[in-house]
Amino acid sequence: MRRNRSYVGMAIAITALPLHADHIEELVVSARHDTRTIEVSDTITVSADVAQLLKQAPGANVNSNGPITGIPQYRGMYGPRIATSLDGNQLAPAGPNWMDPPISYAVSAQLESLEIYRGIAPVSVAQESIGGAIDARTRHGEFTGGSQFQVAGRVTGSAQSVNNGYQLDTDVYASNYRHRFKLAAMAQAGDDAEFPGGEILPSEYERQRYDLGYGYRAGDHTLQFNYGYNDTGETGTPALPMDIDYFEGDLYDFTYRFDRAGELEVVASVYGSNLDHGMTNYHLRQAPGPANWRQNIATSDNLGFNLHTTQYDEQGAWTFGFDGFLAEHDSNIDNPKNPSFFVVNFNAAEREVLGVFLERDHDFGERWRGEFGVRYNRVTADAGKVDGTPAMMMPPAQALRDAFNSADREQRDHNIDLVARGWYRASEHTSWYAGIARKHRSPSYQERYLWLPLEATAGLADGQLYIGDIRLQPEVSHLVEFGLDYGGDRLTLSPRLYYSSVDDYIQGTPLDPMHPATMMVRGMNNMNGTARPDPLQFTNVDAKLYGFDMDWAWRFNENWSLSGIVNYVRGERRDVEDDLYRIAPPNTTIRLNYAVGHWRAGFENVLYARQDQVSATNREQETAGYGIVNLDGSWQVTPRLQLAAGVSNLFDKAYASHLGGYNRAANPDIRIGDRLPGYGTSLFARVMYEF
Ligand SMILES: [Cu+2]
Repeated sequence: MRRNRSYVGMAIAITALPLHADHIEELVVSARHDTRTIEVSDTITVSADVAQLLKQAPGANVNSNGPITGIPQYRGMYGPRIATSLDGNQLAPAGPNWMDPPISYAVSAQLESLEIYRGIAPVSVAQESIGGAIDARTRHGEFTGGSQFQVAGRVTGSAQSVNNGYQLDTDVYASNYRHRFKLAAMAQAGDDAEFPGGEILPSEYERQRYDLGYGYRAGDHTLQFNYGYNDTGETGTPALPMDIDYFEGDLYDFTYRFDRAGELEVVASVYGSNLDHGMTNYHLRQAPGPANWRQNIATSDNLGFNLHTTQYDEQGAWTFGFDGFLAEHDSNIDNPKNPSFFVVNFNAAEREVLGVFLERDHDFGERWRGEFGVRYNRVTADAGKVDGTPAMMMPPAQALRDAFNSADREQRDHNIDLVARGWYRASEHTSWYAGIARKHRSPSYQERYLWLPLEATAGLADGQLYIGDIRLQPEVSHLVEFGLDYGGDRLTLSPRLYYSSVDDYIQGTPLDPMHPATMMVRGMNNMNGTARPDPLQFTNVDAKLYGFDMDWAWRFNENWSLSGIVNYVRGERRDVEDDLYRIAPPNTTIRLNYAVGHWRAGFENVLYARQDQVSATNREQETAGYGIVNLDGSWQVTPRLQLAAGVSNLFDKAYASHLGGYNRAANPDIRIGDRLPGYGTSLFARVMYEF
């Protein structure tokens, strides 16, 4: 049997049904039982940030620290708790504050799809997926039937008014039955964005990306090589203490695939990336006094492999595999105004995950289907010795350095994940689902090896100073979920209820006043006349996350349909009375779609409730609820040419997203420490031409 995740074949079109599926397809989000695939080329948004597309999937949201730094959130978990893969490969960001989250290396205009695993992710799709998994798939071109080379491609251009942003993308493919070549380039840039009441400073951005690909096919065998060069220029991250000066990176992968349809699939790949990053607190935002100028140079070197085999039989399939991923991080802070100042922030901080898994998909007769998986990961972490000017001048900083350097910094975790999921097809239209899992996440290098109180937290953007703890334990989630997929003639909906109890959840907690980190921060406050709150330390606590999400669609007739998403999530501590930090407020999106001939239009209302369940530990501020209205439309002029345009935030509503962070840069229009506002009204347009 061919492995087929959709099983009952209930593909749900969330928006209107396809009109001319032969060419630029019209499905925006196609839903299967356990994934949501966003057909990127068909969504009429022109955001520079791929992560923004995630909001179209139930349960998903985005923590935004700047215009191109969206960090995926899924059911209240975010950052390194979500596994992101780019064509099946991992990437560890160079930025210690995740200014370059893995998903930021996906190029929106070249994506074939953005797939979000719904709820519990299979053990085969990601090594560590305590909070879910996302897979971004890039177009590589198609092998053809003949020996004559055929050239195809796509040119996409878009622009938006809110920040005078634009994006240009060209991909060209040349292929025959044996070879395929790809050449692609993307450029995007924008100015500071407007909100009702001023500008967000700095929120400009600038990025280029170049890709090369080559594939070779012989019978059931395919070889594919891809290379990408990412060049991000000066880009604001107003929710963080510094802005991006640059990201320069090489990404490459080499994949062998054997695919005998319905019998055997083998995938063997080697991949890596070398990412360089610079950021400062003086080049894009108002600079502090010369003594406080800071520049941070950081690198990430990544290397990984996958060896996965799927064997099909009458009742299902066995998938077995090994995978490995090694990331090494360096980060150094200096002050160009004071050559003697330095901080070795992270020195060769390594994290290696070696995994082995076995997964079984099984059909029990006509109605029942099950998926069972077990995975073992060995996670090894280590870091070199550190130093810095503060440790030479302040006894508490010296104590922190010496304790770190004399500690046994090599740590090893042995994590066993288990997954069991089942589907019961009750009728032609209805299928029930239940899943149970145990998932681990070992601590990140920041959580273990941040030795000096700093804000290097993988983008938490809570404004708090943190130190790590080398001896942190892995987080363990015990998760159950339950749901229904209904696909009738007019109505489709797929609600899910979930509950996850997380032991050893890693969370910043207050330190003893006599701890050297606290003494250091208080000493700095005395010296500089500042009032930074006491630092937090990453600690294992207990937490629970639970909620409900659903997408739905109602088709009135040929032309009109309604669709929407409902999300509700709660995150709480179990060890003390407190809520978790930066959890998406309850929200819903309702969309009215109209389609006729080669025209279609959408009217969208996005509603967010207030978030008053905030983390006292993270000194988190509440946010008010809000609603915004968006309009969009498209015209398929010819089978090759599509024009699209729209307005987002039609009524120029002033609002602040709870996931948007606090302003950290001097700005006459927004106080430091206030929530960053959402963008004002934006007109946008897109031209897409295929050849
Ligand atoms: Cu950075």
